[in-house]
Amino acid sequence: MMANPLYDRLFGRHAGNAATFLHLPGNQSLSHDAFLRLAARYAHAFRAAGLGPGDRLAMQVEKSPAALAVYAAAVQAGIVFLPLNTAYTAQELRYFVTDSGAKLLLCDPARAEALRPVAEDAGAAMLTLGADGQGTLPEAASAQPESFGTTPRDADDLAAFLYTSGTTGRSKGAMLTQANLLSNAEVLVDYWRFTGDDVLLHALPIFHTHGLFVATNVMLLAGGSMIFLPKFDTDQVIAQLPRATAMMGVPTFYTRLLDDPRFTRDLVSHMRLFISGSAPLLADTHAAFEARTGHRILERYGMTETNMNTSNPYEGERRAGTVGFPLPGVELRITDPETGEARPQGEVGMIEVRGPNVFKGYWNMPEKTAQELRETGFFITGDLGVIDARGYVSIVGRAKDLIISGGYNIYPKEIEMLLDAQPGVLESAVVGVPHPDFGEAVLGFLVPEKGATPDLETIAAAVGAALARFKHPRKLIVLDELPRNTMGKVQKNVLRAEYAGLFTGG
Ligand code: MLC
Ligand code: AMP
Repeated sequence: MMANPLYDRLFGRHAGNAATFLHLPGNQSLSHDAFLRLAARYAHAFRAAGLGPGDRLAMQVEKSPAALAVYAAAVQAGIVFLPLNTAYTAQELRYFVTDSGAKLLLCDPARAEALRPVAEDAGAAMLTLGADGQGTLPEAASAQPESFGTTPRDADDLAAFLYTSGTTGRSKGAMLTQANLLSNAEVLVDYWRFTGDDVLLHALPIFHTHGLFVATNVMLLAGGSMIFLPKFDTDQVIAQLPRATAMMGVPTFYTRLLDDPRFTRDLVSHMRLFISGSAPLLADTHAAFEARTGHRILERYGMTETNMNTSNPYEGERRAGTVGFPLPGVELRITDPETGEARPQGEVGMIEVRGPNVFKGYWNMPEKTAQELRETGFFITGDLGVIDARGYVSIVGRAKDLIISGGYNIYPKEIEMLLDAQPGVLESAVVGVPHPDFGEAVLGFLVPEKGATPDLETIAAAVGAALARFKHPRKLIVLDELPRNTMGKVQKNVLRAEYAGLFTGG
């Protein structure tokens, strides 16, 4: 048995390897070995800060090689890694740090002042790390040894907490084990044929499943390298594509590239693979991409709680508008959302999945866990789907009230609770409508209290102070009343239909 399966398989195997792991802006690079030595120093610094195996480390820092080394350090030291969206406000962070019982909050030096009360109130220590590699973590780590005795872990031990918002407005910490992450990475390397010769263009954030686990774990396991960009920037991506063999992205990446005349067949004729996920890729985008480049984007489907569930085939037909087949080891069934009974092939229903990829449950929420994770091991995804005669899975809707904007999940409930609490507001509804860049955009509807005229600017400011920018309604619209069905339930579909053309001009 291995001492720490995730560390050994993803990281430890590269010890002493002088080959490039990360290609960085300005013709800089970082070797596997230098990356691991940095991670070891961080692991010592975390121990010195009082973090033991199983403790949570919350991190909100800009994407950088050092930030990725924090992930490696946490795995090596048996610390549970909890990365957080850099867009989150102090108020949002307070919940995550407190709820997770994090022992350390690692943040950007520029935010240290604002976040100190958050750490103090939660009883967490605080260290800083800037995008330039500066901060109190690097200072504390500089005198530490460059090797660290890897902490033994079992495959079933927790490796990461990733928070996902909930339909009740309260975020849930999805507990992911070493085996969850490792099993999925192993399957994906094989399914997508990644090897040590691959150079992945990495422009995703590293605080979500897509950029952290799908992209990074796969490349670590395959032994390839990554062009590690701070964020998706069309100019940068076009400049770097000639050096890459593969790219992973959310659909917005692909629509932005298609909008640029420099993105040509010649530019990417050498590429091996383009993968899309985290949000629906429109069949039109798929077709336009093929017409422009000759490549068929490979679409796959996953979630925070399950890692990747399905994928279109590497060889064989990549069918536009489908998310392909269940991955090896993953069972997928379609059930009646009310009764949970399995439905026959060809019928629409709830997608449920089971396999080594499925998480252990929600942190400190046994009831939520029991509602979504069956005793049989099947996880109820909240996505509605259908399986066609050839076995391809399509996602046709969502049973959960969720908006996906540019690959970020937004739960209307969280915004509605805030809007409802504003002066002069009787009630509200938040929906997603088609958006040419983000796929969906957030719209907020307000019904004033009798005789009141809510001040939209004040309300927008309150939303701005509380919630990350990507969750803000792009527009607030005042209505006399919300459309309701005979049962009194708000008909969000009516609002969606009425405002469907707001951003697309339809
Ligand atoms: C940024 N903004 C967004 C936004 N991203 N608004 C809505 N939705 C988003 N996704 C805000 C900015 O703050 C800015 O506000 C304005 O919109 C315009 O910003 P921009 O410069 O155009 O955005 P940019 O910084 O380029 O970011 C867009 C993006 C980014 C698409 C590149 O959002 C992104 O990297 N998304 C990837 C998300 C991801 O990794 N998802 C994986 C989840 S894992 P202002 O102030 O200018 O008005 C998962 C499981 C799975 O789902 O299956 O993979
Ligand atoms: P998250 O909770 O951020 O992990 O988001 C997971 C959700 O993203 C899933 O439940 C789906 O609704 C959605 N999703 C992921 N990949 C796809 C895809 N290829 N097509 C449609 N929806 C997707």
